This record gives sequence, C-alpha cells and structure tokens, in this order.
Amino acid sequence: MSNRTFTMIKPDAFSKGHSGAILDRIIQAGFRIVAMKMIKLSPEKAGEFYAVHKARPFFGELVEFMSSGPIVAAVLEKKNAVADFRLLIGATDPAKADAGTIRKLYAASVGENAIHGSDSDENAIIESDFFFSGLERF
Ligand code: 3AN
Repeated sequence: MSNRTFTMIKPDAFSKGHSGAILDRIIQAGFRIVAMKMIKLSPEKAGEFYAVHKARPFFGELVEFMSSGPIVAAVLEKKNAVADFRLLIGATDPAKADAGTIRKLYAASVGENAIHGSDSDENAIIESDFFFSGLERF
C-alpha cells in the first residue's frame, strides 16, 4: 500500500474555474499536497503521458483535449492514496460516478472528465516523475 498518488485537474475543469473547489475537496478529504504546478501540455507531451492509450480510438481526441488549455498537476499524500483518491474522483464516466464524487460534481462526459487519478502505485510513481523531480525532498 503506497501513500502517494498523482492527479491532474483537466482543461475542462480548469477553464470553468473549478480548480479551487476541487483542490479544497482533495484537502478536506485528507490528502496532503506534496507538489503542484499549473502547466499547459503540448500535444507531444500529452501524447507521451497517455502513450498507453495510443491504440484506443479516442487517443487523438484525448491528446487534443489535454493540450487544449492549462491543467493543474499535483502529487498527493495520504494512507492508501491511490485507492482512496479513485473513490474521491468517481467513475471515468461521470454519468456512472457516485453522488458527491468530483467527477459527478464537475465532469461533463467520459472524455472531458475534470480530473485524473493514477490507477496503481506503479503508475503513480511514473506519472509523478513525468511532471516533477526531486520529490523525496518533500
Ligand atoms: P481513468 O482516467 O478513470 O483511469 P482510463 O484510464 O480508462 O480512465 O482513460 C484515460 C482517459 O481517457 C480518461 N480519463 C478519459 O479522459 C479518456 N477516455 C477514456 N475513455 C474514453 C472514451 N470512450 N472517449 C473519450 N475519452 C475517453
């Protein structure tokens, strides 16, 4: 059980001004922000981040969306971080997300779903390293 996960507030939620409310929910749920930055991904960088989905039919759409505007990337710490954060954000498809989850509150569709959360401890490390270096300092 790891104690860190990685998140991005996606361009849809950022552009609608939901970043502050989403960060507040994350903090109120007991996560500590270990590192955070606002950044606009190039299509190349977005494609690299989502390389695992390259063969999926929605890959082009995903890369275009994720590079369409600023995002907030952050590393979060809490006991059982990966699983607890997936519960906090809710299902990939907001229509299937539980009441009170971040995606239920702020996401419009499966493509534009407001927030990312790592799906495993291994990916949490890979994704955190993609955006941040020197995390052991925190
Ligand atoms: P999650 O982000 O919940 O782990 P994944 O890993 O299945 O979901 O998908 C990665 C991202 O790809 C999703 N967050 C979403 O933005 C996008 N995505 C997934 N399925 C679709 C789809 N059918 N159409 C468009 N985008 C999708």
